[in-house]
Amino acid sequence: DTVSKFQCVFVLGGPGSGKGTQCSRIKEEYGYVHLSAGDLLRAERNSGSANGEMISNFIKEGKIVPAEVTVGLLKEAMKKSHSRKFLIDGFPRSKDNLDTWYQVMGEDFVLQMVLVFDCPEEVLQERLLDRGKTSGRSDDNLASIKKRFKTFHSQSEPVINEFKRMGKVRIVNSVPPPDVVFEDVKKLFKGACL
Ligand code: UP5
Ligand code: MG
Repeated sequence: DTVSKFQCVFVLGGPGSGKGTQCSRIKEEYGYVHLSAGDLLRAERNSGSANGEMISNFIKEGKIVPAEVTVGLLKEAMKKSHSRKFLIDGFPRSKDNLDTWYQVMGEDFVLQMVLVFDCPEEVLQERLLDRGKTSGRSDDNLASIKKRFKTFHSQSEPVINEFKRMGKVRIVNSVPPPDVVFEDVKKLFKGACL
């Protein structure tokens, strides 16, 4: 039965498109557990794990960490949370990510929708450079940002297109201020009767 399954919303969009910002709000309003794949990877990197250096290099280069690592972290966090409702932020960002997710999760999850934040690259770049002044993120510099954009176009957009064909995608314009974006997001969560 679907009730016992993990109810998942994948939250995607370019680097800096507001995934984290909006997930915090959705979490407050609708009681989801927010799991950012990037945050989980950064925590794993900082934990001194054997994968730490590899993860660190991939992030700085804007490359996608091998799927087994990310899916493993996500699954572990899901089990630990004792919740059934998850916002999966920043994942899956490649076909390989998605294939591995299906392999590991099998029939244990229901994909409610794929929320995609849309914002032009010039705006994203400005936001990320601005955040870079204080974020301490190793990838919030112009060289890494350009690599992240490239990876997004070549590897993540094809996955979004696949979800589009499945009828799962809901696109939200994330150019306006966060409050305005969240008004549009709320319409989707209300409409979905989640
Ligand atoms: N901001 C947000 N919304 C705004 C708005 N409406 N108006 C004005 N400003 C707005 O926002 C970014 C910045 O913009 C912030 O300063 C915010 O205040 C402002 P944020 O909400 O943080 O956007 P988000 O989309 O979460 O940006 P983030 O940088 O986290 O996106 P990425 O997709 O680049 O980063 P992520 O952490 O997901 O991944 C980082 C790296 O980890 C990847 O490049 C990759 O190397 C690795 N990774 C994997 O390998 N596999 C994975 O599955 C996930 C990550
Ligand atoms: Mg984020």
